[in-house]
Amino acid sequence: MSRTLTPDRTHKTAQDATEPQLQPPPMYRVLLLNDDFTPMDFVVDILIRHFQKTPAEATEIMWRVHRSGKGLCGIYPREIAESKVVAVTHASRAHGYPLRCVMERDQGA
Ligand code: TYC
Repeated sequence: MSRTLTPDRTHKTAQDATEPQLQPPPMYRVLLLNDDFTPMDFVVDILIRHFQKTPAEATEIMWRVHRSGKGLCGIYPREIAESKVVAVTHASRAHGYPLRCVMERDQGA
């Protein structure tokens, strides 16, 4: 048996009962919404650049958004999701397109 200074976490102590349990950070779904004006190629490029999708994945997501109205780009901790929304919105407006990128709390599996 190894000797270690780390407490054996298999045995609960009285202190453990009063400590708050650590939770994984809340995660956020980043979505693209459809519109009638943003070019398909631009949406595919956004998905490749900002969400690290392959061209095939990006094309599949773009068609899903086009056909169903919205599509999932990725699931991230809050600050990363926020920065994706800002970056995509900024890039879209800089090109004069109305593409909308939004985030929503992920309810988990
Ligand atoms: N509907 C757009 C078109 O026909 C393409 C498009 C796809 C726009 C996905 C936005 O999130 C979007 N040019």
